[in-house]
Amino acid sequence: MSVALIWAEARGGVIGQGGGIPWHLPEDLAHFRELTCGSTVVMGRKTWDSLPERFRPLPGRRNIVVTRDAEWTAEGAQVAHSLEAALGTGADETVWVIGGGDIYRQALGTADRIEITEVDLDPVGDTRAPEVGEGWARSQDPVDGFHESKSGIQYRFVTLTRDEPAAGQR
Ligand code: VY7
Repeated sequence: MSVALIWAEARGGVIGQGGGIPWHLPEDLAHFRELTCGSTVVMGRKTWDSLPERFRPLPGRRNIVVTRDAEWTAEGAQVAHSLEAALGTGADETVWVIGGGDIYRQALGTADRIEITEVDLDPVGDTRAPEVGEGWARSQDPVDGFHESKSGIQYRFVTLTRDEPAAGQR
């Protein structure tokens, strides 16, 4: 099994504000959908709550929600009471960890791939991406500069893959 993290971050690492994402970038949603469709997605309960109701569960994907709350249930969500339990239910191919900040921090050590959409904005935020640290090979699309969204926002897609196998996969 491969554990992949996917997020979109602005300058300064901002990924969220007030329970949502502080920009609207349709090309990022298309990229997110393209990469995650057909797979298992793992998210924290706050990220589940943040999804627009008509996208809950995310269609075409197995949705696993991590919460410590023993009572929590939602239609279309499979509940896990730890990240470890959530990843244990994956078994095959790639499991996508889709947020948010707390869950990314917990998952980083077992991730072998990270897909980051870098958004060239400087919004106010209350949630940040984790520091990924050393030991990752980086490639980006486009190689130089940014794409420009139909919304006018500049962005690029960055792929990080581990130089070294993740802890627990050695
Ligand atoms: C944001 C939405 C926000 C507002 C309206 C619709 C990257 C993202 C995430 C998680 C974006 C969001 C949506 C419409 C399409 C839906 C998903 C929800 C689908 C992430 N790069 N971008 N995210 N969506 N982890 N990484 O939650 O979503 O995929 O079918």
